[in-house]
Amino acid sequence: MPDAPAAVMAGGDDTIVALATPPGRGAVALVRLSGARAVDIARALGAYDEGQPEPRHALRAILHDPTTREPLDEVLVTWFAPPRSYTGELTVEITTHGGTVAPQRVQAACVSAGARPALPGEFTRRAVLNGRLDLLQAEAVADIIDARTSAMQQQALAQLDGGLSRRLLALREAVVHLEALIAYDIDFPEEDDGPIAASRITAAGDALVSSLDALLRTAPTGALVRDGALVVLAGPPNAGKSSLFNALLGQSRAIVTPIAGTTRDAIEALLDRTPWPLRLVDTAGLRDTTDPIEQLGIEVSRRYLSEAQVVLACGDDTDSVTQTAAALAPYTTAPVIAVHTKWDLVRSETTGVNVHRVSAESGEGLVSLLQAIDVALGSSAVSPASGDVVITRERHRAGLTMARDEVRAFLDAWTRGALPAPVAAVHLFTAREALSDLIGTIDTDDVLDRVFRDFCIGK
Ligand SMILES: Nc1nc2c(ncn2[C@@H]2O[C@H](COP(=O)(O)OP(=O)(O)O)[C@@H](O)[C@H]2O)c(=O)[nH]1
Ligand SMILES: [Mg+2]
Repeated sequence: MPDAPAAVMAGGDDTIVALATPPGRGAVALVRLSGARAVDIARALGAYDEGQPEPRHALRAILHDPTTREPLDEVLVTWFAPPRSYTGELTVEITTHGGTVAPQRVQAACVSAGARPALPGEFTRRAVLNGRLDLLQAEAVADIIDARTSAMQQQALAQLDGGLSRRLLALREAVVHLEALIAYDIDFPEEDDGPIAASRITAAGDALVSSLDALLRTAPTGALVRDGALVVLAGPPNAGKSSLFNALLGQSRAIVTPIAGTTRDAIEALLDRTPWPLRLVDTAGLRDTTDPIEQLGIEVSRRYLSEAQVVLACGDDTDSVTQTAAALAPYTTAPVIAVHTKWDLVRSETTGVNVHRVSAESGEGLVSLLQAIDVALGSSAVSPASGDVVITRERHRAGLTMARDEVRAFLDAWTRGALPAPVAAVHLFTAREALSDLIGTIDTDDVLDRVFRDFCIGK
């Protein structure tokens, strides 16, 4: 029977337990223990009554309550030796039957045997503290769990694989390189040109600023992939907006009736597609109304319009499409796509130029409308090719912006000779710290707290 290795790193003998799967009806559930006493606790529940297998080998066992000896559940138990576990600590995973009772009883028994219920995100926090994941990868874990579309999940998976981490490490390396160049100058201040040509330092600084800018420019792409692009359907009542919304979603979500003013509030739904997931919003018609409830809906529409990334100006005849597109223009800065709805009812083949003809009834024009939306979005963000590194969070944008501005401030002071080299170099130090913060190589509790605030328990 192999011995469980001694307690590792953070946590000491504070062993945590949590239900890693959502409570509810299901075939199986996972109770996870992490910390030095994980195996002892599993043993107290009878997991190893018939011997302890090699790490990473699942063993069937009947667990019982450590005090009452009552049977708890028939389970599979697997232990992981540090550092080869998710948290980097000694870990035990107990696969119980699903539902609400069996996993809860097993978890409660672990607590009576000495485990402490885990805080939200505590497993991943330990993984970061033990160097199993960096902060960007920890964020990626949260993003995979929270993903609502495959584009979001794919992007998070690339981040978990370390794509963004490697890019940021390379940028930090470039800052260190620049600091090294300056160090020569600090050591030989009397020499006019120093051993390193000033132009070489300027060139390296400029290249660094461009690389930081290039990564910052991926922010709109990351945001679109993460949240979906806001596409607002607008136009007069009865224009066919709700029908188009449903047809684009491929399911009946909005209430469709022949009575004008039915959609009084805005309805939002996420359309899972590539390159951009779309947040479709069906709004109330934008006519002037005295009905106070409808009026509220119209105000909601205006708010959505001001935030939209694409607006579909819907109308069911040529004049109405043109008028709608013109009427919407003051409320939005987004591209407005003119959409002639109910095309199946149209007898004549004429409509305005650049007007998309669609029929919610027959499905005609829906695919080309979606393509037009992609083209419109392509003007505000670069579509992500697989393997592209993008930034997805405000934290990333803020850190990179700070690094970029500090390198710029350094270059400015350096080229103007405004500050002594050692003082100018402080900007580079701050830039390097900003990048370190992003990756999470310096583990200030403050940064950790911000990242793990939104985690769920058991992760
Ligand atoms: N023939 C036909 N009728 C449509 C089409 N789209 C909507 N309608 C009808 O037009 C009316 C108003 O549609 P609705 O989607 O509720 O319009 P909204 O007020 O703009 O949301 C309803 O009677 C729909 O059945 C379409 O593509 N073809
Ligand atoms: Mg409607």
